[in-house]
Amino acid sequence: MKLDKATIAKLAEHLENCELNAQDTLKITEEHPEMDWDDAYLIQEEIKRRKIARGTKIAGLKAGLTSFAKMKQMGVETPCFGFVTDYGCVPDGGEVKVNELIHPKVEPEIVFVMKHALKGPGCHIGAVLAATDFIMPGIEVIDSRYRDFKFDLKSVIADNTSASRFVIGSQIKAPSEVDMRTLGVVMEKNGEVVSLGAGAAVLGHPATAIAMLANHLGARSQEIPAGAMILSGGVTEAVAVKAGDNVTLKIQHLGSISMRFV
Ligand code: OOG
Ligand code: MG
Repeated sequence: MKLDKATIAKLAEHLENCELNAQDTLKITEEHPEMDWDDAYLIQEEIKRRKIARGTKIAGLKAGLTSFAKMKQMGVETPCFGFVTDYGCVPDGGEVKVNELIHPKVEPEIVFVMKHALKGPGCHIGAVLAATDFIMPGIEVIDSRYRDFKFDLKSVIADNTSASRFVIGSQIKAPSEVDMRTLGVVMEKNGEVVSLGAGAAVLGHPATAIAMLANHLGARSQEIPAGAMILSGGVTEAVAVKAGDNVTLKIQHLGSISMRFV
């Protein structure tokens, strides 16, 4: 830890205000180049604490930058972890107001719901599959609070990994019913295919992202609780959206979900 408590609290307040007021900011490592990984996650934790104190419920967890396409797009080489909120949850077919956001992008995700708790270290894909209740399709709306979506890994972790909104589908499959590596993923914007891929784009197998999250939390004496919902990370590059856009995601065996931007 390189930053003091007051600085962590100040940065968390600043980043959360940027989110709530849809205002962008310079990445925080410009002013605090000394900040380390613990500081980055402590700022994120403080944002979570602020939200919970105000009555927000944590709807789930997320892994980000878990596919090569995403790492390349954002210029980073390691996954990151964050959380999603109750007010970020949009019903299937529902609307997202773009004036509440800065510069939203959408990405297709495979979403896990856990039957059992998972605690690292030593968590692997086998443990994840054994602990998973089912998977579902999800569209995540990310909205970095950093100007022009330009950041480094520490800055984006502090900014709760750009978490903003999400839609999840209701068609579910048990992990034993599908090969998640070969699940085809097709995302359309206004009827046109804008990105496509397969589950294996996420770290070879999306369950690897969940194992990494369990190990990350384990190193902090935390765990993935039973019943947790987890976004395993964008399968393809994220795609920018604006008012008037309609986004549909089809995932093989998991049906189709959509959202509109107004
Ligand atoms: C960081 C968040 C990435 C994902 O699924 O890769 C993320 C970003 O790209 O802004 O949620
Ligand atoms: Mg994501």
